[in-house]
Amino acid sequence: MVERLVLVLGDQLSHDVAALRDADKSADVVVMAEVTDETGYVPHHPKKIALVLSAMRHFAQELEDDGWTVAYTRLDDPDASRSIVGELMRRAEEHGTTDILATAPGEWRLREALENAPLSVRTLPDDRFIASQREFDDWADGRKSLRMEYFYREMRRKTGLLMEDGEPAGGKWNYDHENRKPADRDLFRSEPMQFTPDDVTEDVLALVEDRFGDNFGTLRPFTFAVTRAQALRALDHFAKRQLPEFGDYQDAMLCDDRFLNHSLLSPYINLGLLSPLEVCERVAEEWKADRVPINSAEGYIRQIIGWREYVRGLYFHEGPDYPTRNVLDHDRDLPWMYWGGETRMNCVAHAVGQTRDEAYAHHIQRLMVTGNFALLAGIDPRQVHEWYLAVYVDAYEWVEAPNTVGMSQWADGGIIASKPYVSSGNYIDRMSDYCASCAYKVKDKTGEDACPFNLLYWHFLDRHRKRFEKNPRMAQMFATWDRMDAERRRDVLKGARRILDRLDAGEIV
Ligand code: FAD
Ligand code: DLZ
Ligand code: SF4
Repeated sequence: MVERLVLVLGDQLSHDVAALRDADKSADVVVMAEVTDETGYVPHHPKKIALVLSAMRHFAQELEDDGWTVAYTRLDDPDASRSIVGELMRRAEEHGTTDILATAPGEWRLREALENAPLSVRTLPDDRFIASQREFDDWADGRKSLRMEYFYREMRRKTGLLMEDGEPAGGKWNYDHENRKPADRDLFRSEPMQFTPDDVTEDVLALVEDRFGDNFGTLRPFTFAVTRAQALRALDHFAKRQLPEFGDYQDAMLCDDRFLNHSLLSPYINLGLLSPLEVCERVAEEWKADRVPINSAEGYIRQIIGWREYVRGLYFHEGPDYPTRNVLDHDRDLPWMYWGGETRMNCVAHAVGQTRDEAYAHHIQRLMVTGNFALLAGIDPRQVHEWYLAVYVDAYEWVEAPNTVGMSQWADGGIIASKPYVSSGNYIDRMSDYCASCAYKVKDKTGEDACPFNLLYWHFLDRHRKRFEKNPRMAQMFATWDRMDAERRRDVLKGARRILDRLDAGEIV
């Protein structure tokens, strides 16, 4: 007699996820389902679909090996329904129970679908995060400003990571100012951990090729980890090889090196194959053993117990309308170059090209290249959001939307970012080698060949002057603009208009 159905979603692949902890192996049936609603709510990159489905299949096998009964639906099962709720209803009828045990989904859309399902669903909080939602809400309620840094310090105290006698190790909470070295081409040759697909993955790759071959993105070679054991090897690889210099070159970008010292662990942490705390504990161990400097260990741990936890709390704190916010009223369509169309901008071509090939770009490429350009050009943040949600292998709305809508597009009115992340070509030139081989000239501020970031940067400030001129962190920018002579300002705005007109006409920029 089946007591309950236990729902495990594609990004809940942790053996100790709340619903499994609460379930009874001998009486309950685990439900896992590959469904078209999930594979199709945005045109996901084929590598992302393959990773999720292969990891789901491997996880289901591990559960069965561990004695669980698993009702697993494959995407090509002719009896499958389209949605998670549809599959729960089908299994409910099959097993004669409408009692469902679930771990709260990481997205408003699915939470609402479960709440409205004609089933008796008990949802447990997803406690794979370091802060509970209640903790985040308590921290956020009543605060005028929700800056990540203060939340992060609380997480350091809570976890004890990099703490000595109640004080931050090394005497400082944050070593960010040491983490901005531009990359030196001669120093780098990143070697991310690669895994050869097994038969299970090969089956999935054939399915994805067949069904999603037209989605933006290259499926093969597919070298991601698809099990916890493999993800642990990827963590070990990162800790030994990239972590020591992670801090120094965190913000750098190079044409010939797509990964630099980044960990590429976000897909595994977000799927549940690795826990955020175990990753941070490993990093702290490396620091304790004197194998990595404090700026690398702190820089890395801050991304996880700071940013990752913070955006998660914020997504649910702000409510389901968060991804639709558009405070700056930007409404231009996302240019075709984001989907691989031609562009003369070398930085964008590289960021988008590697996104197509790898389903990966690191943080500064996402924020200061594709994100920066979209914000400067006034692209509709909803379209920007849907692009990021589709093209990155680690993209789930709870983490992607705050990063895109909030941090990158300032569409939430400054909840996350005290000032918009906009820059001229100068910043990209300092942090990368993109400009040296670009058709545009980064040193040109006006004229046909002037870097579009240079032109659009001033256009952005000029068109949003009213909103930002009182922001003390932006006073310097406006002062520089005001010091330019009137004719130069006119030329800059004319040049920006030319770029925007080209975008609107679908011409190459
Ligand atoms: P590393 O540089 O090695 O960083 C270490 C870890 O810290 C990451 O694995 C990740 O778990 C965490 N992390 C770092 N920065 C952030 C952040 N800002 N928010 C949350 N976690 C962070 N991250 C996602 O996981 N999914 C997304 O969909 C996503 N969308 C983004 C969209 C935009 C516009 C921007 C600017 C950032 C986005 N990020 C997203 C954050 C960040 O870019 C990625 O986490 C990171 O690039 C993943 O690569 P990595 O594992 O090599 O990271
Ligand atoms: C991302 C994704 C994809 C592509 N496919 C599935 C699927 O077929 N079945 C499933 O249970 N989950 C999938 N996922 C992950 C979900 O979209 C994810 O659980 C929600 O976005 C909540 O974070
Ligand atoms: Fe990008 Fe401008 Fe540099 Fe070209 S010159 S790579 S467009 S920042």
